[in-house]
Amino acid sequence: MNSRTNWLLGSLYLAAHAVIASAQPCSIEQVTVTAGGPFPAFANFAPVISISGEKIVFQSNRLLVPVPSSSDGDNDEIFLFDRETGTFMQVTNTQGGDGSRRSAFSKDESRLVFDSDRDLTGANPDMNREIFLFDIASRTFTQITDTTSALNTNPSANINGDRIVFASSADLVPGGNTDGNVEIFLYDSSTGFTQITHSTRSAFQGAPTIDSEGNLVTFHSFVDLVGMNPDESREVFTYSPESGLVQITDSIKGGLGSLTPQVSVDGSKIVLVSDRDLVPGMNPDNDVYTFMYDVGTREFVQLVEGRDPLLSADLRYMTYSTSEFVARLYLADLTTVQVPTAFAISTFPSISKHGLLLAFRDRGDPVGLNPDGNSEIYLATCPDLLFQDGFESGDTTLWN
Ligand SMILES: [Ca+2]
Ligand SMILES: [Ca+2]
Ligand SMILES: [Ca+2]
Ligand SMILES: [Ca+2]
Repeated sequence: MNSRTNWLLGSLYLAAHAVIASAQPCSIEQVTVTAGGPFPAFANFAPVISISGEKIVFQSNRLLVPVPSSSDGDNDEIFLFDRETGTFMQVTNTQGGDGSRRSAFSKDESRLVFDSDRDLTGANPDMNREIFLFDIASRTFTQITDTTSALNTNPSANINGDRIVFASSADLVPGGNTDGNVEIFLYDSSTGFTQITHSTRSAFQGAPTIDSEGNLVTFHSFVDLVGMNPDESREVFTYSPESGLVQITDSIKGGLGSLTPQVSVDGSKIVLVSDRDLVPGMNPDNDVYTFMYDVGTREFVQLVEGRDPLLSADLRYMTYSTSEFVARLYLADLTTVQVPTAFAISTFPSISKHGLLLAFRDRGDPVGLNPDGNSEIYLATCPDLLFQDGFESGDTTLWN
């Protein structure tokens, strides 16, 4: 590389950083505007933005839609926000219990999956927590699990909701989970339930996600599922009907371990959090880093210090949070060497296909509409960093 090339690259790099420094911050809009609540930290919670960015689903115990006949404003209900019309649809409308929680879109945005301890179809009179599917166009519910006094939770759906992965303490494949601890299950509308994990201890296995094709599942577990985890550290696994279970992290027990894996929509990448040294020698101090795993090459890249990583569907951006003093949300461009942009104070952001629309919850008052400091839902619209001021980098370097 000659000196002119070096100078040019240096200029581009500096230009990129200058652009970031002067870039417009993401503009933030408060989606819910509510008061207080019995549990203000969870008043409006767990927002997920659809891949197109057109809709946001979340749970709320506030009165967002005037349905006074049966809304107690107390338990959690599922709400759908339409960004174009600026209106809310109240998906569930129930009384009592904890309500409906942890909603997610099918990747085509036609359906929602969530868990609920209410009797939404008449098939859950015992009101334990079951998995439900909601068709947005027809406004109809399908109860996916039908169990007695078991926990069914944390659903994630493929393209149209005909494959759903979730965690459950039920014996859904008769005889497979008679000890009733939490296992990972895959539901297929044509073949029924597959029990992915088989364990006997009451260790937590959770956070399953599934790709759009419905072929790749990832989750974390403390269990020695494939004979590679005798120290029972928290590791990340994948499952596919073709390859079965694969343990993708293999670390010495300690700290947090490896957790909260998120498979990309196309199933090619997994981002996760770990304080282990997954790229040998790169994390000797056991700091909490985000990592990206390539499903094809089975290699990890260590990204940035942070938590809650989530990839945009086009694999261009990753959003994540940090929590030194306050949790900050960041949007990072994975295709360039640009420094991440901090845009809000929160955790667990959700990201659209192109990475420029993000949904998150915040107990602060970023736009002056939340003086009571309960948890509200926000939408951030972020500038496309790559194309600002003509800067266009072919550098595919990731941070390390
Ligand atoms: Ca408020
Ligand atoms: Ca209610
Ligand atoms: Ca039931
Ligand atoms: Ca079991």
